[in-house]
Amino acid sequence: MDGSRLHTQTGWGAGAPAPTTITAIHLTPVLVADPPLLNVQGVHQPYTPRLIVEVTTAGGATGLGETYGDTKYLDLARPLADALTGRRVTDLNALPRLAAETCGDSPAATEAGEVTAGGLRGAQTADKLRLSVLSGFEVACLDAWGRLAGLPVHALLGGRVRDRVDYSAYLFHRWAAHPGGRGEPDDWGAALDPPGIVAQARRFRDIHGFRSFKLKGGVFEPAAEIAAIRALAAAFPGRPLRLDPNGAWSVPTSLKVAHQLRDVLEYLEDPTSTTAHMAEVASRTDLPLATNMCVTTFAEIREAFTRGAVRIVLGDHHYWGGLRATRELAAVCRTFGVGLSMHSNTHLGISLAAMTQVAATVPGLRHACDTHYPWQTEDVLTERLAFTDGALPVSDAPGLGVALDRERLAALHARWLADDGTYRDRDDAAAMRAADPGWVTPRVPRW
Ligand code: GKR
Ligand code: MG
Repeated sequence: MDGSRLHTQTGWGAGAPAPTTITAIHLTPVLVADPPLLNVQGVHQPYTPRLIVEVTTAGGATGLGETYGDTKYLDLARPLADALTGRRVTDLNALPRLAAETCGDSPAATEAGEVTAGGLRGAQTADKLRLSVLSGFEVACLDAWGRLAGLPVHALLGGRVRDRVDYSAYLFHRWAAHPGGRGEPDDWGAALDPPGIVAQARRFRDIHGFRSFKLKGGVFEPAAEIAAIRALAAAFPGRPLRLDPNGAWSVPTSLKVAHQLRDVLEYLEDPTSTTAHMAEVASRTDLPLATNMCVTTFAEIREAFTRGAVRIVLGDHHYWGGLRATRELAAVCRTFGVGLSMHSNTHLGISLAAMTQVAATVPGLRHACDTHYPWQTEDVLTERLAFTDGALPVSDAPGLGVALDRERLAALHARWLADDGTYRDRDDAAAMRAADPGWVTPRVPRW
């Protein structure tokens, strides 16, 4: 994307367009401050790219969407914005075809099969890229449609079955600051051992009321991460706990950890990579396994479910292709008796509002959803979404129920414009090299 915001505008031919007709789409890439959170690949960059989508209709509504903002997503978003302009926000079933037509041959879309930093969410393929882009537009269309109709997005999805959605505290081993004074400072301090993780969890509980806790693993030797979970179990007896090393362990290591933590974990998330390895672990432990890595598309469901590889899928409307696809995933999971939760990656309030709207419509959501949101101190909304007792109330306001703060959006976009390219594509291994020049993305299984 060359420079500033992309603005696609339709002409006003003969006859007035329907209020739902899309007259303009703005795409605004932003860089959002992100703390030095550690994972198996490295560390979060000081700034993470996101894309804000604004869809404006002839009826005067503007709908908001948010998705990944790395260059390869931006490259696909631009032609899709062009193709959508002039269509109706209600025409959502046309989105996959339009996306396939407009994104199909682009260089970004043909990088199929390659495992990149996105390896934290399984192999990255052209289909997944396309769906992640499409989801930002789907959410923006639903938001605009809801605003026009005076209905919340959940009503467009069939209505809510709950009035609050539970979220889990997302705990990370982390440094006090990014190397070399980069990024925005915060007062969380370092968390590199079990007492540090427990202190972080207490602070999350005190501020947001979270009742369940997920620890990002794959950073230290499994024994250290087992000790961190044990410390959490002692500090928060009976609370749901999860550990997620993003596929960093071998099958024997996964089984050892499962054995040692089976009395305290709600589930173990992606202990090992590949469906075959997950199935092997699952066949030898009664601890439930969850995934956002081996089941990330509809095509991956059959093998994983028939082999009993996972008992919980963490959906993510970004990479499943939107809110309606998330409901389809939920239906398949229900059919197979597989639980559903929600995965998250660094995101802003638009995505959190979208997650909450769709989660509100899914029956039998028994696991608190993940969210990175509390780590993001910046947002593009006029008001931050606030957790009470670890949950978000489900908004009944039209659309997503959130409003864009143009000054904030402009400030985060200005940061993106000013960036020399260092942070426009998330690369946790590259960020790690700022502290450890010899760092290469570890091969998994690492332990
Ligand atoms: O933000 O470091 C991170 C996470 O590791 C994220 O990238 C994962 O996609 O949170 C995610 C997960 O549950 O695997
Ligand atoms: Mg995960």
